[in-house]
Amino acid sequence: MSRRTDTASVPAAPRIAGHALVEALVAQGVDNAFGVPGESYLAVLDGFHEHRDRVRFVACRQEGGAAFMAEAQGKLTGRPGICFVTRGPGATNAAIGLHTAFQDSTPMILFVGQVASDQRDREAFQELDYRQVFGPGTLGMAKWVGEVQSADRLPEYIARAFHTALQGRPGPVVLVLPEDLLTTPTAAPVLPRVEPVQAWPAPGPLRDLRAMLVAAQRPFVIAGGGGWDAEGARALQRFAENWQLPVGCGFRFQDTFDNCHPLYAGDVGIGINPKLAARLREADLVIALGVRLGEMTTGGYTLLEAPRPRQTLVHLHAGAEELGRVYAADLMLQASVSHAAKALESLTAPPQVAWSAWAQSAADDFAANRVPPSVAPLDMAQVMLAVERLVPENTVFTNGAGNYSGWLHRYVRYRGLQHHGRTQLAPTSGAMGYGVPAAIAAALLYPDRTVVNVAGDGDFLMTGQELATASGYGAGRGAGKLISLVVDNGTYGTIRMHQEREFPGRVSGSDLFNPDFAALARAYGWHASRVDTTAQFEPAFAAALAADGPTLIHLKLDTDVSTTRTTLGAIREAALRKRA
Ligand SMILES: Cc1ncc(C[n+]2csc(CCOP(=O)(O)OP(=O)(O)O)c2C)c(N)n1
Repeated sequence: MSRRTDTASVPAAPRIAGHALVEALVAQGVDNAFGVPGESYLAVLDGFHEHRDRVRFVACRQEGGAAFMAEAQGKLTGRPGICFVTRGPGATNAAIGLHTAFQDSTPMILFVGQVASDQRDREAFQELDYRQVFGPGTLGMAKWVGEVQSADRLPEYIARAFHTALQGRPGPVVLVLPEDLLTTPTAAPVLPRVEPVQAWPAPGPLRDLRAMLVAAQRPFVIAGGGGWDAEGARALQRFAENWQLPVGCGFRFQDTFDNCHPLYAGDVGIGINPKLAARLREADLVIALGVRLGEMTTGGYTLLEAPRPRQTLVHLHAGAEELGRVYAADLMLQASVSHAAKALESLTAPPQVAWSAWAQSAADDFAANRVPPSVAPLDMAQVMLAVERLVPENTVFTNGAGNYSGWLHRYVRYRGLQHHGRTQLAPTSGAMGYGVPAAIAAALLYPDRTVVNVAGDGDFLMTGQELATASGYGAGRGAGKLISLVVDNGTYGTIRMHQEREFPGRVSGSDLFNPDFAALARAYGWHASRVDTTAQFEPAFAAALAADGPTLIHLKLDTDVSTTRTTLGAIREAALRKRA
């Protein structure tokens, strides 16, 4: 339900549409927009200049970085992150952030400057048809691609863009802005802030869910997905407590349930704790709350067999299109996740449940998985445990894609988002290069909070130039610290791991030539240090926490170090043995 709270819209004093657009963004509560400038939307840039005391345009070094920053802001605030790019190459560069917002169910709006209306369809300079490029659908990059048709209809398009981004399963929208339209005068009104329509679960299915719970012996909850708020996370926790339910978090939604809570059982994602995987297979009732049952959360559709799992399956999701996409669940509920959690909280639990020992052993397995195997000389498990110990509780952690992220996901406990909002910025899309821009966006949004990025050596250099953006806008210069840990094993290690499994000993295309990362960071105005041993890490990290300004720490690892559980050598030997 959503109720109108404004009075009738009043026409504004005429101004060019580029200015009206920025006014509309301010009315939606936008405080940061990210982009790379282009001649196709000069009138909007002028609007940002006009309203510079109310909204900041953060000029990035590449549209991929800008789109990732907007996506990260969308994740952190639950409101659409805003990105502006120019036509053609600007738009195609931004695609990676759009795709991440789609896969991660993050509200975001990408504004693209378009050629002038009288040049359309000629393949004019940098012209693209964005409806074709970003083709909306349920398996794409955007929920909706709109092209603003007249300056006077701008409010309608903006409102629809915000509604669409926030509604149901949140996601990205593309709004295309013809160049000539942006300089056209308009008295179009500024519409009020858009709030998403929320759907409650119906009483009947809730009664069914309760009956399934009462009949269960080994229930398990997987929570995650977009659209959670603090109240919803709190309600989820009380639901779990009332019923003593073990809870796991979906892939890269590790902050949905408090990892320090005694009912937390671990993350259901890449590199899942084998004991947790076994537990999921053994469960007789799986309740998926808000999370997509995607490849990474289902262990490649094996933990839950597609399309009809052995476990009784309840799937609750905000998007109708997500229900029944792969799994024929026993019960499907379409509802806004936070509202649904409040409804679940009110289900009366019996005084005793049959699965207390099951829930306790799930928590024990999680704790045991955090005891690191000892490896030398630079032990990433010890590094992550030290990070968790030294940073403030409200620290935001970011990463991109690569095996290195396994140490962060396994050893750092994320606090539930009811405490400090989202604290995990990580791409379920598996997009390399996400972590650095996401960290910068977080540091700009929360100058008083510490932000720790963990990046691979391959991952880091995909967007490492955004260190300049951080320096330019003073990210990490407030009370909060901005720290990037670059895990350098001299290889695209994840791919090397797959090569050793499939083609043992035949290294092709995965070796990396790396710069001196510390020197590179210093050139961007960051503090920097290099760490080769476990013992060196803590002093280096403490110095970063005390530094005035952002710091990069270059962690030099042996190439053989592959995952939190094994080495390249062991993978290769196993593959060769299998072939022999
Ligand atoms: C944008 C993008 N390009 C390529 C890939 C495929 N890919 C996944 S992980 C990976 C290697 C990551 O290397 P690095 O950052 O050094 O981390 P490591 O795996 O060595 O820990 C690659 C190339 C991807 N996920 N995203």
